[in-house]
Amino acid sequence: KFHWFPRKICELDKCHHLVTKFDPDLDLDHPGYSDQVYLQPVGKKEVYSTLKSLYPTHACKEYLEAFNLLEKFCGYNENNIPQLEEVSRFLKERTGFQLRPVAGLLSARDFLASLAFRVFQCTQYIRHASSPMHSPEPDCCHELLGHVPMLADKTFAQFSQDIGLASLGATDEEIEKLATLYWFTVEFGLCRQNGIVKAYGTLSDLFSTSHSLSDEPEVRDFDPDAAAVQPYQDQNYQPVYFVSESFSDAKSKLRSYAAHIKRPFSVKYEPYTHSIELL
Ligand code: H2B
Ligand code: FE
Repeated sequence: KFHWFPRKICELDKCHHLVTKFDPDLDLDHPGYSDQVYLQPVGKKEVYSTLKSLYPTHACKEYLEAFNLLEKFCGYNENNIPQLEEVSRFLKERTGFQLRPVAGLLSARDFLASLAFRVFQCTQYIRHASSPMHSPEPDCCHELLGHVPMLADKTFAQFSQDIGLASLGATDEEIEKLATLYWFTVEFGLCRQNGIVKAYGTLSDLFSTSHSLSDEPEVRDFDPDAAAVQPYQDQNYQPVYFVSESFSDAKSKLRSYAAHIKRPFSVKYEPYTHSIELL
């Protein structure tokens, strides 16, 4: 017997389990701690322009290409928070990914299951004003600046869906490993381009991006078996990062990793009906 998982895209309605990992009322380090109202407006202009100034030197070329298009066609600019619907339409045309609003940090199982359907669950609230360059939990800056540009890349989109497909019906231990793999790739991944290391994760966080490309952390070649069990920091800088040679390389390594996950069935995504076929 295996864990329930969605077989049809409409069943993602049941993948809504939120986890409270960062509670501004209880966590002294949370930027919202002791803020009674949590209603000060964050300087969104500052967030946007500071992060944007980092991209030409720090972001990989796939990111930069999509970011330019998002500025041209989707209302990405320093005075505006783009509409989820508009960004979703853009992604659907590029890679078939769509965005769906969610109220907060989802359980890894539910979050990964939605990726299997090329659905990315997106928060819509914005980070606390006292910490404009970093947010402990995902916020709309994290989704729109950190993830959306990469989801516009075909190979990266396939990589993301593959992690999702590998998670369906998996045991809790396998989910934990896949979530860690997700952490060291989609959230904090680096890649080598023309001999230079660039970031494809971390791009919604000024400090993480600069740290990831500095001399401080250890940088290892991407290996899913190692990345899946590497301890990580969700409150501080990562001591270790993984660098991929390319997204197709990362994708094929992930596929062979996933092939070793034991399940009593294998899955295939049926794009015409947005459903999962069991084989
Ligand atoms: N939930 C939300 N809302 N956004 C995310 O980016 C996210 C999540 N990431 N839940 C997940 C967890 C990720 O850290 C892995 C799969 O655990
Ligand atoms: Fe994220």
